[in-house]
Amino acid sequence: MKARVLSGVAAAALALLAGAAQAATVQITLLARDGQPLADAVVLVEPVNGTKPPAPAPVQATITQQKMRFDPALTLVPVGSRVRFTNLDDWEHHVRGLPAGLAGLSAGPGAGFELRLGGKADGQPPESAEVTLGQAGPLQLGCHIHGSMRGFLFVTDSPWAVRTDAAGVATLQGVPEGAARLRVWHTDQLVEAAPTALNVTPLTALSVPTQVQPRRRRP
Ligand SMILES: [Cu+2]
Repeated sequence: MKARVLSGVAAAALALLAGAAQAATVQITLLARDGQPLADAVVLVEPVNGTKPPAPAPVQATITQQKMRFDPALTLVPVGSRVRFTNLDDWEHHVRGLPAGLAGLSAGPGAGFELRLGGKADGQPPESAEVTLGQAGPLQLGCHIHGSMRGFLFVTDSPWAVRTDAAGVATLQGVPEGAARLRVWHTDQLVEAAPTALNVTPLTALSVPTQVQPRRRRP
C-alpha cells in the first residue's frame, strides 16, 4: 500500500516536471529596418499545433485625450477589457475606434465604436466614457474634429501577445515548447509581414529583423 502511495507521488512529481518543461519563456528583440530597436510593436506567438491559449483576464485601461493626442498612443488589452476615454482638453473631441488596416476598409457599419466627449470646464471633472472591447483585433482611434489625432488599441484573445518596450524587447511567458509562428504588428506597418517560423525551447531568446520603420510622432 505504501509503495503504491509513493509511486503516486512520484508520478505526480514527474507530471509537474513535464508540465514545467513544456512551458517556456520566449524573449524577442525586434529590430526596425534601420537596425534600431523597434518599440511599441506587438509580438504574437502562435503554436503551430493549434494549442488553444488560456484566455487572458480582462483589464481596465484608460486613454486620455490631451493636447490633441491620444495617450498612450497604443494600448494592448485582453478581449473583454473595458477602456475609459477621458478628455482633458478644454475643447470637444470625438473618439472613434475602427478596425485598423485593411480590415477597416471592409468593416460593416456596426464595427467599432464612436463617442463624443465635451471639453473640460474649469473646476469640473473631465468628461469620460467607457467602452467594452468584445472582439479581438487592432483598432485605430481617430477624432472627427481633429484629423491629425491618431491612436491604436490592440485587443487580444491570447496571453502570448506582448508589446515591445523601448529596447524593442517583448517577453512572453508560458509558451508551449515546439514549433510556432511569430507575428509582428506595428501601427506603421501597412500590411503584416509573413510570420517567422520559431522553435520554442526552454531557452528561447532571439533578435528578429523587420521591415518596419516607425514614423516619428509629432512633438
Ligand atoms: Cu479631437
